[in-house]
Amino acid sequence: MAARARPRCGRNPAAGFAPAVFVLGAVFALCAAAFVVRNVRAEDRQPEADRVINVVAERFTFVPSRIRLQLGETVELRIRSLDTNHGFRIEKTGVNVIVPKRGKGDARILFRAQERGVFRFHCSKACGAGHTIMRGRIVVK
Ligand SMILES: [Cu+2]
Repeated sequence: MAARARPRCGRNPAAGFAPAVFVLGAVFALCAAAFVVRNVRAEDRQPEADRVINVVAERFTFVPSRIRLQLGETVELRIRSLDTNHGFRIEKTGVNVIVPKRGKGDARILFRAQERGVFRFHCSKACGAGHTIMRGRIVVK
């Protein structure tokens, strides 16, 4: 009598195991999603600045043009113009704002010094003959 390769009836012993794996996977995925959502919400909150740095834009210069920060520090840059509209773009970051013209307020940026290095900034709005030399740098140590 030849033996059959497959049982004629009865359950596959692995059949009861698969739903348990699926349920455990779903529970794990929900926990992971909750963790991510909580972290995103924490990131969305505006952290308080450790200090405020006032920057003045005028006649193709930013003063100060060199800003030194400590690693981990969070600063608020308040940039105001003493003449026309300017732009303020920090390279390697997503920061690019318009600095309103004199008497029309300021541009405020929260900058977190998360890595060491030099972050160059420049005027990003054509403002006159010296526009291309209107630049500076943030140095994080
Ligand atoms: Cu400019």
